[in-house]
Amino acid sequence: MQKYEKLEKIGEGTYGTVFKAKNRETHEIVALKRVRLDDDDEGVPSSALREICLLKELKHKNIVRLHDVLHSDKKLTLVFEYCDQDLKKYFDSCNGDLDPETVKSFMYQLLKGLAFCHSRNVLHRDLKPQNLLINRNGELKLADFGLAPAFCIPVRGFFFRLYIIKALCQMSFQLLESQVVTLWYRPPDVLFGAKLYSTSIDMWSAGCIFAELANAGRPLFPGNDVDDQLKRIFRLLGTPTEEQWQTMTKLPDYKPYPMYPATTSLVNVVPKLSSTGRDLLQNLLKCNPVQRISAEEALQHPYFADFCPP
Ligand code: Z3R
Repeated sequence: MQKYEKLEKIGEGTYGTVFKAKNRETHEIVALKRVRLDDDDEGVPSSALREICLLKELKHKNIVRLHDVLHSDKKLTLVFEYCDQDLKKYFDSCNGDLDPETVKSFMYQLLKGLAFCHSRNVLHRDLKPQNLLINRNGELKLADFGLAPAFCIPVRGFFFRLYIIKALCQMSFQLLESQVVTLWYRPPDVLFGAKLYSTSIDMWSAGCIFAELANAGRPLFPGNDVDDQLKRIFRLLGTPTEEQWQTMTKLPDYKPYPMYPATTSLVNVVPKLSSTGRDLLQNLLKCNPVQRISAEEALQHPYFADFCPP
């Protein structure tokens, strides 16, 4: 840890405590995330450490780079690339005005990062504006991978999988105790208690973030609890019928909701979004997870036809 000089705290909450720090030798600015493990635990199993290190191999320009994992005295410090701000702070600074090109560019980069992770069976599971970092070149990067209780990485065997899930659960306990976990970006299948996650969980969150970008920071479904969250979703998209989503009623926490009709057009919901943008949004916000568009498919959507990646 002597290697880094801690500067100011840059975040607390979902991602635990994150500090801005400077490498004393190279003067490189980094983000340090401290993870404290339970006192009664012997520390991080070495196999888990190896698996966390696999995250270091998740190298993509739209994923915040994990430079290093430092392990000492039951403490784990993750050393990340530094970015100037998160999307939440960016929204606060844009005063309700975000131009359509920036919306498209951020959405494209979010989908690029997701397509890369999903192709390697890595799910994010907790996408939200605070977990999307923006640097001064307008690059967007996904942050906070692997710190959610369950994540899916290709592992070599059953025992390895158990170790990593155990270690990561311990890490995320600290996060969950200290703050309220937002439901705003959670898909209806997860709100109804689905336990088997797939890449579709991130695609719903991407849809909610897309609408929020289009409305310059106004969240689409700001629910107060699970019931309110589901009502907000069904009031806009229509309560799914048995025909549209056959397995919905089999989910562990399923309960019936009034049969709200779908809002015919999203034009009043995202007034500044083009018609192709609204079509993409509609395909991301499918209540039935199997009908949700994938990140790869979304990148091929006509909404991006006129977009030139830098
Ligand atoms: C890695 C993991 C989480 C975070 C990282 C890097 N950087 C973060 S959070 C951050 C947050 C801000 S600036 C950098 S903020 O000032 O906009 N909250």
